[in-house]
Amino acid sequence: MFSKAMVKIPCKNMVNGITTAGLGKPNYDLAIKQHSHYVQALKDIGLEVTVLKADENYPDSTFIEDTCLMTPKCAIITNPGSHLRRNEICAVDEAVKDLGLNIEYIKDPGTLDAGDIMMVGDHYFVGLSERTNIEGARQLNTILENYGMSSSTIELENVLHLKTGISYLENNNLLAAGEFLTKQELQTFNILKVDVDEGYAANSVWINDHVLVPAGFPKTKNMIEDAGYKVIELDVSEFRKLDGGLSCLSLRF
Ligand code: CIR
Repeated sequence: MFSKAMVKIPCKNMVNGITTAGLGKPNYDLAIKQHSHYVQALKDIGLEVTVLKADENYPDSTFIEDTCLMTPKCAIITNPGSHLRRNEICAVDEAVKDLGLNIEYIKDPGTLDAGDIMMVGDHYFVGLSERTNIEGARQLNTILENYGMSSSTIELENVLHLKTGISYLENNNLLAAGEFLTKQELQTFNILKVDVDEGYAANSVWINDHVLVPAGFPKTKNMIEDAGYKVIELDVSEFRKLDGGLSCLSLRF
């Protein structure tokens, strides 16, 4: 169960964020509105939300998930794989220090975006991607083992981040799309298969028996509801234009 979350307000400069989506530039005013609905949903679920202010120096900084991995025993500040995003960690580091948690760091030459990390109890699946390298995964494993946790890696083929294509919904239920449907390492999960035309919805977020699902993916929404979860639909169209999804917009802990 989570009791807290941290988010970062999108900056105006988000329109210049990194993207491969080919969906055009985000509309900033709409993004702000969507972000405030997202924050409200976290509060409605009962989380205490820390809101970091916008930073015009970092167009992608609203995707705060990539900068820090929260575990029940420590916070791990990452070393983002895109040099354009490297210094986003400073603001998060400061904010996490205020929470009084144990803090660990991923350091060069290791790189790691926490969008590549999926928590399953005490075990963490780590996607090896264009952003997360083997050295980053190795450092993470050492940190986790020091705190009595474990990790294993999964090679990514087509997606930006591990959680672009899979989301753990607890109770052994794994929402999965595309390349992840057939990965050997994931076959012990009860896989909820996301249809090809709804692949974006594979990035959904379990929070205390609720699941945040992006708006506009009815088959996935119904499947998650049929599995017994309370679904909250949120429109994140403007973040999708920057290859971002629901999980990227918060740290949950
Ligand atoms: C990036 O390319 O880094 C951002 N435009 C999107 C980051 C999305 N984050 C995530 O999937 N965890």
